[in-house]
Amino acid sequence: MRVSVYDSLVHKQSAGQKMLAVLIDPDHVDRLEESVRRCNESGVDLIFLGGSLVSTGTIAESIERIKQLTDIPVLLFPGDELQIDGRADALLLLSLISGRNPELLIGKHVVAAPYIRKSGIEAISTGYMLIDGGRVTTASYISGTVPIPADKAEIAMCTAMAGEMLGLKLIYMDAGSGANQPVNARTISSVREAVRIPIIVGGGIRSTAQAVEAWRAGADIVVVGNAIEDDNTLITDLMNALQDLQQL
Ligand code: 1GP
Repeated sequence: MRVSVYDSLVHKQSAGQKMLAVLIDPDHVDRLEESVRRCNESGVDLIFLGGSLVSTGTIAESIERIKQLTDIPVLLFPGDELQIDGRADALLLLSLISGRNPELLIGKHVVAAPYIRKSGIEAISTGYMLIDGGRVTTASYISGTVPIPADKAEIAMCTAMAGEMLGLKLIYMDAGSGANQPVNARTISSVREAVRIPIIVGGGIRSTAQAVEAWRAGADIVVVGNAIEDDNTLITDLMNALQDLQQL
């Protein structure tokens, strides 16, 4: 029987294995081939696909290209319901629990639910938390929500706890694409102590040191997007750093 993407994540988490996800922007289809090849060579765990705004590319074309190049699971990280495509391996069904925009907490999910069911895609309910990263990001602007202040670890902790109690299966803490500062270690470790479900951390991570800090603080999956688009050799460096970390 095929193991679900979520079960494989939980399995790795319980074995103490940290993961790297590379975020591919559907607007940059031209650059994806080189990044995906590097993901293959270095053994990246997951590919995330999506964004707050897709203006020139398409999800369908991106999935098609990625699937031709790799067997790494592709998880949709959708900015809206238009980015759902059953050919991906799973969908991060995001509920923006850091915000108070009802459309992004439940409204859009109601509209998308029958379509998700029909597509047959594995939907993984995810508590999505925007954490202030020192600038207004596309995610906070488009969602019309205020991120959790970076120095209020207790708000992040209680929000994640509530998300887990509501039955969400993942927590994704995001400083937003291109954030000035990634989510800090104190916030990550407070959330880690409060929930058992896997934790994803992304936004503004540009170096192996920042990724290692996030893994050490308790992230199970670190996501890197922008920095890899600028220089995809970072994928290899991150995977080497991850292997070193696991051997400690
Ligand atoms: C954004 O977490 C992702 O939603 C990745 O952010 O592009 O800054 O790496 P970056």
